[in-house]
Amino acid sequence: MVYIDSYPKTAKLVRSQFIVSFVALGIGALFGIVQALHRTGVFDGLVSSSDYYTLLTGHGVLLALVFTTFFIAGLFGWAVSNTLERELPQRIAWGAFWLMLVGTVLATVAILGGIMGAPSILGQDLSADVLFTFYAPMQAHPMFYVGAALLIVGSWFAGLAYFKSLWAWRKDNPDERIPLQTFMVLTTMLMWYISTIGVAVEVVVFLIPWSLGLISQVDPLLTRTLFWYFGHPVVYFWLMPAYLVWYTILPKLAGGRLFSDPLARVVFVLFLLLSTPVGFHHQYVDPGIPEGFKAIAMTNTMFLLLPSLLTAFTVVASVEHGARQRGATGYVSWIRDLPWDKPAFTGCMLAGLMFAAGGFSGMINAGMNINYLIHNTLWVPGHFHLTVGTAFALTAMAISYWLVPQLTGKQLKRRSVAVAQPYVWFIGMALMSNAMHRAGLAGVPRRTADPTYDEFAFSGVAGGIGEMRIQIAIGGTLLFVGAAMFLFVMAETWLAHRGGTLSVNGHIPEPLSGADHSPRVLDNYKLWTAIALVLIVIAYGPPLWSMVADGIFAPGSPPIPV
Ligand code: HAS
Ligand code: CU
Repeated sequence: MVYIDSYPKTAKLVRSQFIVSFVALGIGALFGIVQALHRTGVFDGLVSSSDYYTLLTGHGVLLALVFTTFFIAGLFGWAVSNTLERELPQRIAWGAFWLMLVGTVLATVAILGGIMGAPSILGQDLSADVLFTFYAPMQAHPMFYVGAALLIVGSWFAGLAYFKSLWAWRKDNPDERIPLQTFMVLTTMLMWYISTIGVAVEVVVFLIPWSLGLISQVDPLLTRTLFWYFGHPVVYFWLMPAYLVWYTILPKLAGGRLFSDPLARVVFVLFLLLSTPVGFHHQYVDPGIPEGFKAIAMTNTMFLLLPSLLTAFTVVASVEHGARQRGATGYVSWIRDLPWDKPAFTGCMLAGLMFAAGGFSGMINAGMNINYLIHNTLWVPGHFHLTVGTAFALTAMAISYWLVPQLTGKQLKRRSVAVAQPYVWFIGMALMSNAMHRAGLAGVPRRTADPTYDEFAFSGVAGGIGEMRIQIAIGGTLLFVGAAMFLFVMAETWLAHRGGTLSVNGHIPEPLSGADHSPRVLDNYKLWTAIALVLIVIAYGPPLWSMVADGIFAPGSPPIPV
C-alpha cells in the first residue's frame, strides 16, 4: 500500500513540513544568486552593499536552518511512522510544526524588515544582519532571537513525537530490535538534544535579554563558545539524515541491499559520542581558549572522520552490490550499470561524490595549523556548499523525487527535468565551490560584499581572481537554475491529479548482515548518552569555567595560562 493511504495523518504533516522547506529553499536560492552576482562584481545593482549582509543572513538562515530543519522533520516523521508502522502522535507533532513555523516567520520578518524599512517594533527598528551564526557582538532585533528559539524548541517537540512512537511500539514489541531507520532518527535526535542546549542557553539567557536592553553587555567569547558548542553538531544534524538516505534507501534504488546493519548502527553511535566535543575547531583563532583545549577538539575531530570514512566504504559497497545484482561485472565498469536514469539515485550518488571532496576540505579546516591559512576566507563557504549545500541539499532534493509521490499518491511529473536536475546542481557546484576554495587560498575573504581593495592585488593561485570570480558567478547561476528545476518538478507533481499505480514504494529490503548480527549494546541509548556527556565535560568543562568565573556577562575573561 502507498504511504499516504497507510498513514494519511502523518503524510499530511510531512507534506506540510516539505512545503515550508521548499518555500525556504526557493527564497534562499534567490538570495543566493543575488549574492553570487553581487560579490563577484558581475551585477551589483540590485541591492546596496550594506543590504548584502542582510541578504546573506536571509540566505544562510533560510537554507541552512529552515530548509534543513523542516525537511529533516518531515523525513524523520516519514521514517519513524513507516518503520514503526504507526501514525506519529498528532498533537505533539503538529504542535512542533506550528512552533517551528511561527519561529521561522518571526525570524524571517526580522531579517527582511531590515531591507524593506518595516515599522519599528518594541521601540526598535527591525533588523537582523547578524548572519546565520548570529553570535554577539553583532546584535539583531529581539524578534529574530525569539524566532530562532521557537524553531529550536519546536524541533525538540518534533523529536518527542518520535520517542513517543518508539515507546508505544516497544510495548507491542518488547524484544524486537529498533528498526534501523528509527534507530538512526533517534540517535540523531539525542545528539540534537545534547547540542541544542548550548544555543538555547545562548539565545534565552544572553541574546534575548541583551537585545531587549535588559542587560547592557554580554561576553562575546562565551556566547561564541555556546554557539559553536551547537554549531558543529548542527552540521551532523544535516549530514545524518543524508546518511539515513544513503544507507537505507540508496542501496535499494541501486537494486541491492545495505551491506551491514551493525556497521550503520556503529556509525550513528560514533556521531552521538563525538559530534559535540569538537566545537572549538571553529574557534582556533579565538583568544581566551587555552591551546590545549583547542588541541583536544582537533583530536576529537580527527576521530570524527572515522564514521564518515566507514560510510564511504559501506555505501559504495552496497551500491556495487546492487549493480552486481543487476548483472554488472568488472572492477570499475559496474558503475556504468547503475540506474543513472533514476533522479533519486543519481542525485544521492552525485551528492555522495561531492561530499567526498567536501569531507577532505573539512579535514584541512580541522588541522589547527592549516586552519589559520583558510579561516575566514572564501575557502570555508567552498567547504560548506559541498557539505550542507550538496551532501545534504542534493540528497534532500533527490530523495523528494522518490518520497513526494508516496506522500501525495501522485506520479512524479516532468521526469526528464528531474533526471537532468542533479547534473545541473553538480556542475554548478563543481564550478562554484572549486573556485571558492582556490579563491580562499589566494586570500579572498568570506562574508564580504565587495572583496576588492584599492592598491591591493590578491595573488592568484592558478589563473586570476577574475577567472575564479566568473566561475563562482556561473556556478551560482547554475545552482539557482538547479533549485528552480527542482521546485518546478515538485510543483507540477503536487498539482497533478492522482491516478495510476505508483512506480515507487517505501519498502526497505533487509540488509545483507541484519539487525540480529548487531550487538544489543548498540541500542543502549543511556550508555552512549552518558559517555557523550562525559566527553563534553572533558572538552568544555575547564574552558567554560574560566569564561564564566569572572561573571557571566563580563567580557574578557583572562586566558588560562598553559
Ligand atoms: Fe565542516 C566549517 C571541519 C563536515 C558544514 N563546516 C563548516 C561550516 C559549515 C560546515 C556550515 O575543523 C562553516 C561555519 C561558519 O559559517 O563558520 N567539517 C569539518 C570536518 C568534517 C566536516 C572535519 N561540515 C561538515 C559537514 C557539514 C559541514 C558534514 C554540513 C553538512 N568545518 C570543519 C571546520 C570548520 C568547518 C574545522 C571551521 C573552518 C573555519 O575556520 O571557519 C568531517 O565530518 C568530514 C568527514 C567526511 C569525509 C568524507 C567521506 C566520504 C563520503 C562519501 C561517500 C560516497 C558516496 C557515493 C555515498 C571524510 C561519506 C560516492 C560514489 C562514487 C561512485 C565514488
Ligand atoms: Cu565544525
